[in-house]
Amino acid sequence: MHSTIKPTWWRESAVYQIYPASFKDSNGDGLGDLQGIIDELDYIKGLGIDIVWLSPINKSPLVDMGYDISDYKDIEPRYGTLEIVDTLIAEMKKRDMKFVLDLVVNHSSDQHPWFKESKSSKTNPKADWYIWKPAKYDQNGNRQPPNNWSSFFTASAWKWCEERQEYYLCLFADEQPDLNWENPDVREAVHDIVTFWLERGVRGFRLDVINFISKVQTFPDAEIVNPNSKYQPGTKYFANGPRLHEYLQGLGRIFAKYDAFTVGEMPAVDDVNEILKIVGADRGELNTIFQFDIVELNQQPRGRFFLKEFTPADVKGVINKWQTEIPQGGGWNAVFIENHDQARAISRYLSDEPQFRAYASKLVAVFINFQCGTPFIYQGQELGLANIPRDVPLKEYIDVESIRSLDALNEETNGHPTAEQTEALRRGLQANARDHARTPMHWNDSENAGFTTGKPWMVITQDYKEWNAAKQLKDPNSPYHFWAKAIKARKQLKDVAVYGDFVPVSIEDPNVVAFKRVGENRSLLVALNFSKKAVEYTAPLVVKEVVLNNYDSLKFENTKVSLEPFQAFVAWI
Ligand code: TEU
Repeated sequence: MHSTIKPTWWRESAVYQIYPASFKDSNGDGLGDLQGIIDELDYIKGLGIDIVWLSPINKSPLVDMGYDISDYKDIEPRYGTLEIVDTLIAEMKKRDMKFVLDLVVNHSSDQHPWFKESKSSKTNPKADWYIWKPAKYDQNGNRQPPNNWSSFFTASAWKWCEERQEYYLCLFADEQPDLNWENPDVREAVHDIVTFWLERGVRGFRLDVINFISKVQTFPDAEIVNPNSKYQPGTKYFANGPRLHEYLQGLGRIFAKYDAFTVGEMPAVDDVNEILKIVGADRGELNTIFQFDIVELNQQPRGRFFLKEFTPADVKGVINKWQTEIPQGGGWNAVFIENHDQARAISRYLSDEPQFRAYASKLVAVFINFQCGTPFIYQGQELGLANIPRDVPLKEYIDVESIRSLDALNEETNGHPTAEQTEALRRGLQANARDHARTPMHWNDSENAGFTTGKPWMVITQDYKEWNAAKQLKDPNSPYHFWAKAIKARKQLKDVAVYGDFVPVSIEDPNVVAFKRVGENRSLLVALNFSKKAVEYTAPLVVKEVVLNNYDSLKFENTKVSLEPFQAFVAWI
């Protein structure tokens, strides 16, 4: 792979994702804002970050915390103004960092003027900007949605509109109507938005559920996979739909003009060839995508709150597939394990117990920075932030998906969920709710972790006195400094760590996830003990010089290696 992939800035870059609501509050209103981000750019630069991706900052009612946009060319006042965005872009540029904006164009907010006009009648100029369908009626004359698709947040993916006397499609919240990309006026409006932001100095986009924008136009009923539910996942009819490549190439022509970095969020797709048709270097669509297998290891296919056990073998199964097949096909991976939708990885997949937590956080730094692809670090991951503790009441889970999952359970069971169902949902929320990623950053050990002088918009985990940026900046052995070291090492060894082949090894080992990175004339071994037990590991080749190690030392002789709990190392072989 190393010989075929053209060196580019975004392949060698490290990306940091900020969730603006929870990063830093500069004006005491309890919600993070853009000035707070400006105030902490040196903290981000200190990690060795090149690209900063902000979750949405456009004007929004914040029903889905900004993933419901009501003005694509203006800024949510609670976050700041267009002028402050200009300052943010300029301040990032001074630090040789690039701003990537979250582009949410599969749907808008129901408060967008486009939707307000579209729902007003069946004949207005925007009538066809969203997906409207007449009701069906059952044998008793009861009104029913146009098909049986389920929503990601509620029950049905359709919402009845009294004003227009039709249903509209909303795959997520009712307040997030899906745009009709079949309409060339919609595509033109999105092209205009993209150009507006690129002209303003944005250097790329993260494209929200961008593989959902082309739907099968017959909107057929979905196959029944959940017999006890009225509604069924319709992803087969809207994930990577019939005109997706046409739409992405339309956007790609604009991206190419600005050398923009683009990463598509693509749930519900696991076909390598389909993804290569999007990220292939010669496709003119997107540079890379977020593929979801790595963040669905402990959940059942039916959704995030339906848990299942997982093992290090599952981790290997996922990375060994995507880390070989995408680069071999001329594509490029986005390497991540956390974001604003995912629970904290050390709590979810490793351990956040005090004796393991720092080692586990540093293991993740090796895992993310030494796979093949662009590494994405989610705010707080560099500090070893963990999930909301189980003793915190569920009322503190305020994400729309969490709240409406309880509503959806009641709707599914006509208001009478069994004790087992309720308990299973509680466990699912405590393990995997998006809220775990959205608790405010820990800046120091002062009140509210230094995040705000006001009332924080959501619960702050009370371990901030021990786990905070100020403490870690002063400690050379902290997770923060180890993440910086890992990011730096990747760049220093880029012939291998960026452009080298990924070769799976130790496939049968029950505890250790390991792989080689093979350059033109030198190779690295990366090995991670994904267990809280000390283990004896046999390396595939003699271990020579250790490059990175999340413990103070590594015991090895030839191919025999003794690994401590959650020990991770990178070594020449
Ligand atoms: O996420 C869509 C998505 O696929 C996952 O968030 C997941 O499917 C969803 O949480 C249901 O389990 C994107 C954004 O990242 C997310 O924050 C938004 O809520 C969503 O789209 C709608 O814009």
